[in-house]
Amino acid sequence: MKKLLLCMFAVLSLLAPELEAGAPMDTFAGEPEVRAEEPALAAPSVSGALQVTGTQLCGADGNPVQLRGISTHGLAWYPEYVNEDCFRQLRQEWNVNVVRLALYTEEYGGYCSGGSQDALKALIDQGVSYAAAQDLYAIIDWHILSDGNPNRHLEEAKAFFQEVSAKYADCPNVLYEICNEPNGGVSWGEIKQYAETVAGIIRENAKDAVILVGTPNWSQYVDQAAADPITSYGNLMYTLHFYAATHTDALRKTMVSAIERGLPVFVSEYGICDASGNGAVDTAEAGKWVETMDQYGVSYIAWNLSNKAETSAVLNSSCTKTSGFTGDDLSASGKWLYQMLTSEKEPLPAAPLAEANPAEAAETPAASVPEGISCTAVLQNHWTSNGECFYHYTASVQNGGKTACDTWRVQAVFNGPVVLQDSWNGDFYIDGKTLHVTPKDYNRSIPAGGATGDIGFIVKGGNDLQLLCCV
Ligand code: IDC
Repeated sequence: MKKLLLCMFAVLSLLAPELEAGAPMDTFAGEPEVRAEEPALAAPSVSGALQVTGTQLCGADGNPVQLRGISTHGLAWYPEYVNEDCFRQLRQEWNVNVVRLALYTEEYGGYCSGGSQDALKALIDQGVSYAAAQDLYAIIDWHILSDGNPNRHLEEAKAFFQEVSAKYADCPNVLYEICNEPNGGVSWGEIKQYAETVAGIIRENAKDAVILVGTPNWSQYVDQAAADPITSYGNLMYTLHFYAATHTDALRKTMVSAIERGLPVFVSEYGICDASGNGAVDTAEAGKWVETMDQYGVSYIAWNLSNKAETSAVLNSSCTKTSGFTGDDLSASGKWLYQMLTSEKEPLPAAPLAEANPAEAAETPAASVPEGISCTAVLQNHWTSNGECFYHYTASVQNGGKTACDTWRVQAVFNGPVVLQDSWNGDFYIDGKTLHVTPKDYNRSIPAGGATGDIGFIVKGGNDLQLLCCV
């Protein structure tokens, strides 16, 4: 049993516009748009659960948003970068808003090739909860590669996505990528069939979560998906992957024409070197890709967060740190990425756990719809009594936004059912794995930059109870 110190984001779900019930069936048919203004960078504390409208990724409020981040290398290869300090630095210093958790299915310690499934799932749990704690989105990536056809491990994929989608159903920061790079001649028809099956399983639990679908030829033939998209589920996007020293104008054109045909495209993996993940970098081509992706509001995630001796790794192989990276620790890919992510765009809103500033709060006039509400919950103690496990948490709710909030609501999502034993400084009820907290009169309003603390609860649960996220 791990002691958890979980710092979590929260959204004021009372105040956020409700999502339409059920996933829209016709999102694909939306108008393709080239945006005059680039979409804002999403942050879970502000944008909440994402959705797809037309070709565009949007926040819960329907406004266009973009994700830009980094992918882990294979979780089995480089588990050490799944740590909260690393994620904090990526969010706060690199302006990253999404981390992709790459779970290889066949290569090295793969999920379907003898790797420890429990250890890999534990890394996903940690990745999702650290991401939530640092106000980041997390993509659970079923990283097929040498297994070319996603149907090869269909049964394992079904069981895996059934399990993770049930676990993270109420975590708005989670997206699902169901097949990294179909290849080896597998047709779009076969991929589509796989995607419909797996999306159906995810939809039983996570009704509206965004699902990313790979496309033929190492996720390059988005044109084939555009010609025959999946219509049975909404909130789907189709992935395109590029490596700038290999893929240039022709693949960019394929991307643009698929979008113009109405296909929501997501670049869930790219490198600025060649397609082997090695070789020289091509920053000129990389710049053209970034320009085009920004122009079309496409989200993009760089490969890879490791110190492997290969060009695509963002750390030098001599760097043994797992967080607190400095410029000297970065490879050419890493330097380019840092520079690109931290220039031009507006910085992300302050991370949710920024220190409250009471002086600033006092000067801020009251208003009713704040952004940037977040929650911190600390496991104070846990014990076993008569064979039952008890967990004592204290939570505080911060208002990192620019306006006062006049009410709030927090939902803490656990990895298993919980029973409430005791609570204070809030009104509480439990629905399965979720603890709902609303304020008392005396801690209902929180000034901008302020916080309300000492919200306590003791729950009874399984012997490996974990708090997954807070919304
Ligand atoms: C590469 C890794 C490399 C690893 C190899 C395994 O960078 O260290 O040995 O996988 O086969 C992709 C894949 C991605 C590849 C990457 C670079 O999605 O898994 O990672 N790449 O080859 N598609 C195009 C390039």
